[in-house]
Amino acid sequence: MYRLYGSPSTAGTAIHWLLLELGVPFEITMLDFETREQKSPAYLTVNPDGVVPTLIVDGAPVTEMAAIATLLAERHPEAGFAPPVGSPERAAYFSWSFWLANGMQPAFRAWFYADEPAGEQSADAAQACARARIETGLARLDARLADREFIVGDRFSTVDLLATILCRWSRNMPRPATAWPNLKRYLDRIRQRPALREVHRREALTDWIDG
Ligand SMILES: N[C@@H](CCC(=O)N[C@@H](CS)C(=O)NCC(=O)O)C(=O)O
Repeated sequence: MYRLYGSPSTAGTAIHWLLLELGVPFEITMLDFETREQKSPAYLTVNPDGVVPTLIVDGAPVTEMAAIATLLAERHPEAGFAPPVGSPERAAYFSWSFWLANGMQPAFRAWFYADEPAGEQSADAAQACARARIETGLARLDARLADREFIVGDRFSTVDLLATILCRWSRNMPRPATAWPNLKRYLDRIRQRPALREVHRREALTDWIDG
């Protein structure tokens, strides 16, 4: 049995969604960001960064959204959410996974926590830089999706799951992911997935899922 530490509408939502996609048993602890529960001494023992998600696997904490998603795909190969080891799609799977985690996700972090890169006095500049990086990245995803249904190979993988969650985070930005035509088509399809709709219901997220 897995235990997920999350919080609604966060990176934890990605793992919550994936657990529902996999149909595996899990328990969930929602941390209250209002009271900064994610920085409590007890939680810092499972996630020293004080962020979500953390997934308890066989009694030990696993951190980092993309790492957890990749691990779950590996532990449940029957779902087909990662190309098998040795398959030709494996290289693209790693490149896109790491790019989303190392390139795009930190840009979103800088957008939402704009004081982090260089202090409160530089927050506006940090946010402007983050916006430019995010929009460049969304354009790259849009180009990738011009003639394909999924980002890697011909089936849904954890790359699509991570990309969709990041696209969702752009929903209130000046130019959200849905402003790019190929991304919009792609997201409209992914947003029909029952598990994504179910995670919205469970986390009481009412915006974005219907366009
Ligand atoms: N690199 C981490 C980043 C996770 C992250 O930034 N989570 C945010 C929510 S989306 C969080 O927990 N924020 C609370 C905080 O920083 O105090 C991961 O991929 O898991």
